[in-house]
Amino acid sequence: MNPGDYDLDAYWMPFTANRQFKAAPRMFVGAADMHYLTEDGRKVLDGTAGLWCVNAGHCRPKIVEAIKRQAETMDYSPAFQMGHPGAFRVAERVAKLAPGDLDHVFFANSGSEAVDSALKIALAYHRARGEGHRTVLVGRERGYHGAGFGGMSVGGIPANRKVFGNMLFRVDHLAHTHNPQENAFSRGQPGWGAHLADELEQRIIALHDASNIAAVIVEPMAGSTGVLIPPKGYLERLRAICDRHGLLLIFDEVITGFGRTGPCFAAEAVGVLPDMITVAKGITNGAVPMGAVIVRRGIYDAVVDSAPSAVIELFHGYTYSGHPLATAAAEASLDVFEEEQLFGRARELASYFEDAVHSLREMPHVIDIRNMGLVAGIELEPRPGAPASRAFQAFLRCYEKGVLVRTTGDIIALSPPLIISRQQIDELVGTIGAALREIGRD
Ligand code: PXG
Repeated sequence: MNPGDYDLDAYWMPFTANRQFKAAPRMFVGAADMHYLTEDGRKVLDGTAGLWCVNAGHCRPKIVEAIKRQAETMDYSPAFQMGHPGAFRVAERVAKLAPGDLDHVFFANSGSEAVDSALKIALAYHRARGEGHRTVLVGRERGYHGAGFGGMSVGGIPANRKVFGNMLFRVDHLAHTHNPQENAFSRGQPGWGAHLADELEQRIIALHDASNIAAVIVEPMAGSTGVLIPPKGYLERLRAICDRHGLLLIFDEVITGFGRTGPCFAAEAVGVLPDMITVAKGITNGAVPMGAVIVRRGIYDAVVDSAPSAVIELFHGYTYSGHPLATAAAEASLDVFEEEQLFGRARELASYFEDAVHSLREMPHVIDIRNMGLVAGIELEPRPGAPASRAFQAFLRCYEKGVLVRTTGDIIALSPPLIISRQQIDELVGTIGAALREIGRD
């Protein structure tokens, strides 16, 4: 492809400043392992695993081959009332990886669909048990659960909710857990903040009554909003309150799933067993869209056993649930994670990564740094009257210098592929430092 042999106008880009992008496009045309290749022939170190999804690095031959082979063998198989072996194999493997009795898997095609599926399963579960009055869904401020109406309604990022977010469900939101006075510059899980979980009982259950509440959904580590790490003891307390009142607890692990925080799931990192886990992104290493909900056996049993046999038990699904190309990519990705022990690698690298990112503490404008596993957030002081502009400028400087980072508001988020080397961690952090020094003058 030659630069300039296509027009930029027709494509309405998602979550993008379209006019700004189209005035100065940033185009990737290739990728391998830790790097992207730009249209103008530059190599860019991937500090974000694409969008938090390419956990094993780019264009891994085993995954590429599996997708090719599947495309030649069987392109599509009907998802309803028919099956193909790959979908059953991936479900079995994911169920084995998941903690506790989370051993049934429902497939979707994205994180947003996984979240909407989980919310619907929560409603279906309560109804199947004769508690159809449980319909309130509880999310958290600053949470991100995708762009569908369900996920957006329980989500808590104001810009996403402003136009569409308050129309559907009966929802409520917990306070988020970040407080710069109390837990800035924490390494790993901060010590302050477990008490914030009590709001679930003291305000939300007191207000709505437990008998009307179906589920609580949180990201164990909130990614999109700028990396908010769960305070020690916080998720344990949420779990205990949910247990006391019969509420389902859903962990949205679309970002944290498949090794990002060290173990396969953040649920294991914090030692809390939720009732459902939503995943996407890393399950196929980002190579083919796929999402999934992993549910505890009792939830599957309650819904399935409530219907007469030969009747569809859950009226929900997608044309592409368990798509053969996605299941082929997932099987190969799980092979690569296992063969290369990538989750263990993430655990081993975490303290080096932590020291490296915290070395940016004295850089201009840095007001907080936080990390867990191979994720970090570096928060900058916003420019008065121009929020997000400083971090976006840092993003552009890094890109010019050959490093891809992700920014949200005035927070730089790092989530490199788990194959990153120590040298590449130094390059990533060194480049951010250089960018911050440059924009420090502005
Ligand atoms: N839940 C969580 C926790 C997510 O992070 C979704 C659901 C929705 O997934 P889909 O596949 O529908 O996009 C997400 C997505 C970013 C960024 O840079 C984060 C996401 C997507 C794109 C960018 O913070 N998370």
